[in-house]
Amino acid sequence: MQKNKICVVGLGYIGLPSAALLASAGHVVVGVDVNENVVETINRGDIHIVEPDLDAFVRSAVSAGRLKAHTRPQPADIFMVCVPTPFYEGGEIPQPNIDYVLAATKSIAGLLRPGNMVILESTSPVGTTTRLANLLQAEGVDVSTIHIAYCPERVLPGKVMTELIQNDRVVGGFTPAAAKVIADFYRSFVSGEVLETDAATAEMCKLTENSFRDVNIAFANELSLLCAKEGIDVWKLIGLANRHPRVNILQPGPGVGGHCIAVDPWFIVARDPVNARMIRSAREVNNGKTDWVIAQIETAIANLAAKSGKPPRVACLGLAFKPDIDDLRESPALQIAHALKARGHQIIAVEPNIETHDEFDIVALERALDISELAVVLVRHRQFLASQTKNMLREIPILDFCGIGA
Ligand code: SAJ
Repeated sequence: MQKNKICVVGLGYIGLPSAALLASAGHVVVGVDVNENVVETINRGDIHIVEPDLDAFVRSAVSAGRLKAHTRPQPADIFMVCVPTPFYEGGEIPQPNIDYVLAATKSIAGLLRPGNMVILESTSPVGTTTRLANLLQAEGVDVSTIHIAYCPERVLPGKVMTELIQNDRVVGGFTPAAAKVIADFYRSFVSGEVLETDAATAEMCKLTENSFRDVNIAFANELSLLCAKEGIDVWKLIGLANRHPRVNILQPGPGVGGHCIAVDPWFIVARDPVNARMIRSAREVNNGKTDWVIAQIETAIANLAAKSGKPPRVACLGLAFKPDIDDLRESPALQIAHALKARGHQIIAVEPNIETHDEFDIVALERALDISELAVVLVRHRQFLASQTKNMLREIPILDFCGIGA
């Protein structure tokens, strides 16, 4: 394999694993991040994010001299842009914010030479690759002499190091020639299939994947509301319905968290609100589920308080945004615990995957159940599925929003 010098701009959840992986494949990698602490941490061989196996990859890449972090981009053969694309808060429809992509593009413009590749990996609204190319042209780069493509990451947090290699990849070229050259680069380190298309299709493909999941989770969450009213166990219902050969319903929960599935569908809705009706509605159903859970818990608290004459302590089981990880970003469970605490309820927080938290004292599961009068299950962590836990949970009233008893 030809060894290249690669400049990865943005050393977050995608950029750092990609940089470390490319370095381990023998390339010389320059990682770029505006945050000096991040740069220093990586240059010590440490990491600032939590992802299984990433620490070992970074440590060995840095000690072999193949990965070095900087605060500014350096000359390279291949530039990968892996910066965040959040949305602007407020407004009825959240609007995508591609400022970091544009800033990263500007920062590499002066370094580009004929034959270089520029790859955008950040989840982006349709049209962003063209804007990137136009910006480079405006900055004096003759874009006909370089290769530009959009290649979305699609790795699952918690499995990033394996999925970066094994997943199939979609490469959307700004031109068909760019698609080919950049797809060949991915083929050099990806064992999955690398599929070539145009940039707009690849941009829409990434948004489609996460919107598909959001819509399917919304279906499960909507079912959970209908079933609660009918007195039907939604998990048993889904288990039965899924025995149909062409039905595969996902799991209801307290809402959709993380920084991808709860965000990306808005990039579609913002661009075409008239036609993106179901995608928008799914977002609203999933966000609404979190409010519904809070209301259910408050009703149970009021009932218990009326019975016993004093407000119950509430053990919140799980704070993470999904099972068996320690990532609390955009977590519905955390949002629920926080909202209940803000409304004056006594919250006992249980999160087996973290030791400390700024807002909550983290209490061990057994002790939390000992000192609480109500338990609410907010994340389907494996520790909560153990039969011993289920026995303990029989001792106090429980609201199970994750189907641990199913
Ligand atoms: N969730 C449910 N019910 C389910 C499945 C998930 O409520 O049946 C909830 C989870 O608890 C969590 C949220 O959805 O709060 C998102 O979790 P997830 O596991 O579905 O997805 P992420 O955000 O960890 O990663 C997704 C993945 N996309 C798809 O599966 C289509 C991943 O492949 C993407 O790379 C990632 O988004 C991303 O970076 O875009």
